[in-house]
Amino acid sequence: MEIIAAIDPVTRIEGHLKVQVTIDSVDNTHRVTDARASGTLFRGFEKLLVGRAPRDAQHITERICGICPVAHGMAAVRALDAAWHAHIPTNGRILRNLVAAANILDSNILHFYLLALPDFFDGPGKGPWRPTWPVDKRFAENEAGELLENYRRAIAVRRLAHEVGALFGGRMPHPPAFIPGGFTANPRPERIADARKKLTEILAFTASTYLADVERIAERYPDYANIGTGHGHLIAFGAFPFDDAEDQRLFTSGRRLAGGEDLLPLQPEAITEEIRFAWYADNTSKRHPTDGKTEPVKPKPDAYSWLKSPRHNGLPMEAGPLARMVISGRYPFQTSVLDRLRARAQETRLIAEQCLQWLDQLTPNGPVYQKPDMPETAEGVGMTEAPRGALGHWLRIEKGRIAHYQIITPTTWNAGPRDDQDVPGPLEQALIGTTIRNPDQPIEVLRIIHSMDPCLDCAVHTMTPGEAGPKIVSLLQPNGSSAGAIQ
Ligand code: NFE
Repeated sequence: MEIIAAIDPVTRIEGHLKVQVTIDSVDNTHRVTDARASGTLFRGFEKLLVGRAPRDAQHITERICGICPVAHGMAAVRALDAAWHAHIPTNGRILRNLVAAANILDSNILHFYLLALPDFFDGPGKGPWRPTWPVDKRFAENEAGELLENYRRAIAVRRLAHEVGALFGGRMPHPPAFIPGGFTANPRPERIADARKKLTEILAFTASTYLADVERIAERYPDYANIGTGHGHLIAFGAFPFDDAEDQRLFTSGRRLAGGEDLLPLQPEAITEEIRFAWYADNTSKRHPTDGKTEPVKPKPDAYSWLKSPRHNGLPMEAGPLARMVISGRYPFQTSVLDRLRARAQETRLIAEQCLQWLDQLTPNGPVYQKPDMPETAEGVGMTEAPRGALGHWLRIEKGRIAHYQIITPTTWNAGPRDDQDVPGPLEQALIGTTIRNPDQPIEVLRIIHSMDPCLDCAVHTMTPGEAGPKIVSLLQPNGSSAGAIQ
C-alpha cells in the first residue's frame, strides 16, 4: 500500500515549510519512496531592494530573518565592500567576526536544544511538549529530566550569545553596526571585558554540556549515523577572515562531492538557480544570480515551492555547519542526522574559542571604519557563512541606486524543490529511502528535517491568504481523500 503523509506546517523550524512524503508499506515495512519540500510563502526581498539607496541593503536584508540577521548584514556589506573596493580596518574586521560568530553560537544552541532535541526524548505533559508523537523515545524518565534541565539552561546561554552580539553590534536582532567600509562603533574596554565573561560561560556550557548531550543522542540512537544521508555533496562559501587580506579564514570555501576524495574549489560562476518546480517564470531558469530574476508565477503546472533550486555545476549541494566543518578539514566527510548534530556542536566550541582570541586581538577604542569611494555604477558579491550555511548576496548599482539584487540562502540550497532535470533537493533526497516505524507518526521524517535546521523565513516571505493555511498533519490517500488527521 502507498500512503502520502503531509506535514504542514513542519513545527520547530523557522518559517513555513510543508513536507510531503510517499510511504510504501510492504509486509509491515514502511519506506519513504518520494519526498517534496514546499516553501509556502514568497520572499520577494530582491524586488523591494531595487531602487533603494545601496547603503540601505544591509538594514533591509537583515529583516529577512530574526534568527540570522547578522549573516544578511554581513553578506550585504561584503557585496558593497566589493563593489566599492572598501578597505576594512583590522578592528572592523574582528568586530564583524565577533557579532557574526555570536549569532552562530546563539543559533546553534537554539537549534539543538529547542528545535532538534525534543524529537529524541519525552518532555513534560504540557506545551510546548504536547501534543507530540510518543514514538521511539529511548531515554528513561530520569535521563529525560536531565536533558530537560539542560534545555532550560540552554535558554539562558542563548541569551548570553545574543548579549555578546548586542554589546558590539548595538542590538540583537538586526544590529545596525554593519556598514560598507567597516563597523559603526569602537570596541570599548569594558565591553571587551564583558564579552569575555559571557563567551567564557558559553564555551563552558558547550564543552561540558552541549557536546555531551549530542553524544548521548549518538550513543542511544546509533542508527541515525546512517539515516538522512542524502546526496552527500557539500558546499561552503567560507567565513571569518583571520587577516585583512582574507588569505586565511576559520572556515574555507569549497565543495566535496559524494564519493570524491578531494576538496574542490568553490566556483562562484558555476552557481545557478533552476525553477521548473518553483512558482517563477520558466524563462528565468538556470541563471547565474548576477543575471537572476524574481518573477513570481502562480499557479504554475507541477510547481510546488516558492524556493528556487540552487545548483553548483548543475549539482544539488548541502550547506550548513557539517559542510563547513568537513570542507575546512575539521570533521570526517560523512553525512547523516547524527553528523549534522555533532558537527554543529563541535563548531560551536571552535567558534567560542576563536571569539576569545579575537577579543585579545582588538585594539581598544581603535579605528573601525574607513570611508570607501562610492561610485554610482558598481557591482559586487557578498559571500559568507550564515548559521545554516552558505549565503550569497549579488548586487548591482546604477545611477547611485540598487538596480539588481539576488540572494541565495542556505535554506534555499537545502530545502529547494526538484530541479529542471527532476533531481530532488538535498532535504528531499535525505528523506527518500528512510524506513519508518509508524507511518501514522513518522518521527524519522521530522528528525531528518530538523537535522538540516531549515529556516523558511530566510527563503520565503509573503503569502496569499487562504492558500497556505496550517493544516498541521494529514494523511492523504493517493486519490487525495483524507485518511484521517493524526495530530
Ligand atoms: Ni532565517 Fe538563515 C537561512 C541562516 S541565512 S536562518 O537559511 O542561517 O539566510
